[in-house]
Amino acid sequence: MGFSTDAIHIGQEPDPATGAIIVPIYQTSTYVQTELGHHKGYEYSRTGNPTRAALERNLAALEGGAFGFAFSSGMAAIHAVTGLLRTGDHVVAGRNLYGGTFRLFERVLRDYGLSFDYADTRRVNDVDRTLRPNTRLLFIETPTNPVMEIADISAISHLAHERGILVAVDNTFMSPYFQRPLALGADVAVHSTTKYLNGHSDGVGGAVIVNNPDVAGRIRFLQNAVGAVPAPFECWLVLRGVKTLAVRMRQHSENGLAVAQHLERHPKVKTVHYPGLPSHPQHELARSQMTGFGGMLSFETGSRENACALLKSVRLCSLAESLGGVETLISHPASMTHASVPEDERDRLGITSGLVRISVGVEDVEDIIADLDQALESMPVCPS
Ligand code: P1T
Repeated sequence: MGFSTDAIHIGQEPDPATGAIIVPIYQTSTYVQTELGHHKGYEYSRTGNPTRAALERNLAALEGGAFGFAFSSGMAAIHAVTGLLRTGDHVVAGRNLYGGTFRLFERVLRDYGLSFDYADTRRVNDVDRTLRPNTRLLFIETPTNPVMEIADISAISHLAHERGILVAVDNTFMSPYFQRPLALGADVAVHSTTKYLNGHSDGVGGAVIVNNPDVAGRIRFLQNAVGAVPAPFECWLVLRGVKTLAVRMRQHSENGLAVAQHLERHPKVKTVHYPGLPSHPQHELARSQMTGFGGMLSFETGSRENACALLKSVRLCSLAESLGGVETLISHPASMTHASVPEDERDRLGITSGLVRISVGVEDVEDIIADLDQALESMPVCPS
């Protein structure tokens, strides 16, 4: 079956008890057993819940994986992936990651005896050079948040697998509609379902999808043992969201490209980071591993003063963290999503004080462009 058919139907069969077309919200903490050890597959809702199980089956299918696990946030999902490691293990991560992921690695997991090094994941050689004998995990985002660098998932997976290293890809920006890391050779796909999978900015959640039964067994154990599970209602919201994932992603991508092209031509804009633009240095790689380019882009206004003026003047676009909802969000990575990354490191990555990020929504694109145009007018200084 096709992607949309799977999104609408897998895990979302009519309720066998009532025929309800929508998966019920099983708002229960526990399940009655008829006698000791006899139950209907569910014992306690941290361990398993039918609404969550429906979502997990659905997300596994969309990512082309055998096992899916839902978590209470994207961060909880990423934390579970690092639970595959032990004290003394080394992780190579992409140098540009969501700020919260960097913070988890640097300010939580280092204290537990894991070590981290950061590689330029645009370059397989750089990843290779960063590996150590005790490297156990390669963790990458592609495209990266917020400068939209692309990593070659298949080449990096090949390199890692020669050394027995696990590859995890944060697929939040593309969603499985545009990019399937497992099919490209990665071992783990991880998501903040808060974003495109939910799609409506009304929930927080995460997911991990894998193929290997041993890895799945450990993630299942951690999900229950640590307990960062989503509530049934949160799962239901994502099940509702994924049904329209394909149509939303197509529109996000169409609008994203139109906004990127417009900004690229605008005299007050210096650089636009969007993998769908032929000017993106990795456009060809993006085309080869993604089937669309999505709705995320960032651009350089030249200074903090310019960024502030722009962000103060938008009317339709909302100044807010997060992304992937139907409404257009605009943000300032240096002071918002990536504030936990040290300033010199941010500057090195291009997360300057003039960088503005847009999660292009599915409103009429001419309205988004008109709003950006009027806001760009307010910028006091032209970038040099
Ligand atoms: O917010 P949460 O559901 O815990 O997901 C964290 C996360 C993980 N991975 C990526 C690529 C992300 O972008 C995020 C969260 N990002 C934002 C809130 C943001 O505005 O970029």
